[in-house]
Amino acid sequence: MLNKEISIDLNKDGNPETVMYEKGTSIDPTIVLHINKGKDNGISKEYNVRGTFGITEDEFYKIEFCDIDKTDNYIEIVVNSGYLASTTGKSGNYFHVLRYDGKDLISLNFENEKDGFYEFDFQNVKGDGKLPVYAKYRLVIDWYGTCMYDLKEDTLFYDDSKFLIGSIIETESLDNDFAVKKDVSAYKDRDTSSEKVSIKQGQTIYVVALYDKEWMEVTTEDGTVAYFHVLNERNIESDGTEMVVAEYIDINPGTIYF
Ligand SMILES: [Ca+2]
Ligand SMILES: [Ca+2]
Repeated sequence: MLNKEISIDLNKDGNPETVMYEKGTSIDPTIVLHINKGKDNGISKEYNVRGTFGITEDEFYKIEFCDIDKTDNYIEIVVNSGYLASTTGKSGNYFHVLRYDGKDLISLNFENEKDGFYEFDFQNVKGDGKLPVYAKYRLVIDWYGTCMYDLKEDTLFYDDSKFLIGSIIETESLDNDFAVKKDVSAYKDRDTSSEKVSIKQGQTIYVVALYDKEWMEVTTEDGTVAYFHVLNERNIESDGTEMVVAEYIDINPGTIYF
């Protein structure tokens, strides 16, 4: 079944393309995208999907358009490629981000793409070359937040060294240890007026718990209990200054799989 035909100039050459899609016919779920169907320069491509658990078909088979960078000649096509649920916590939406160059459909690459968690925040695509992606990550508990992918040519980059967002830490045992990368100041209690606890670069801390996503309880190597004041998904406060968590705490890159 074909959906309604949409007319849009995908490569900004003044000639609108017709775009439509249909469910694939193969046993594995697929979605077929048609550009200029029935015309001499028509092209059709089939894209895989990864599963539909927990989502109805109508929600599942869809495409959207967005203009990630207003200074280039492309409108991107985003094909929802499925929702995959798993018991490992790696559930998420998946997408193909495509361009039409006048002849062919080209998939944009994701650098640092790992196991999903994508939910594109289309309303916040401003045309400034950035693609906001809503993501889930884990530090003791699940958190959610937006990370920005930078579009460069045909690749979307996400610099995960800057942000805690997108970092997944397996903390089932709640005894994860992290090296402190810079001197940082925590608190003796869950109270910003309580005594400060200085934690020096090179020390190891053990993350014990998060309280209301506002306080991260840790113990230091000598058994001292300390609390980091967590401001948001990315930042903690140290001596009254907002700090990017990942710059202060080595969050074990080996476990990052966003
Ligand atoms: Ca065109
Ligand atoms: Ca564009």
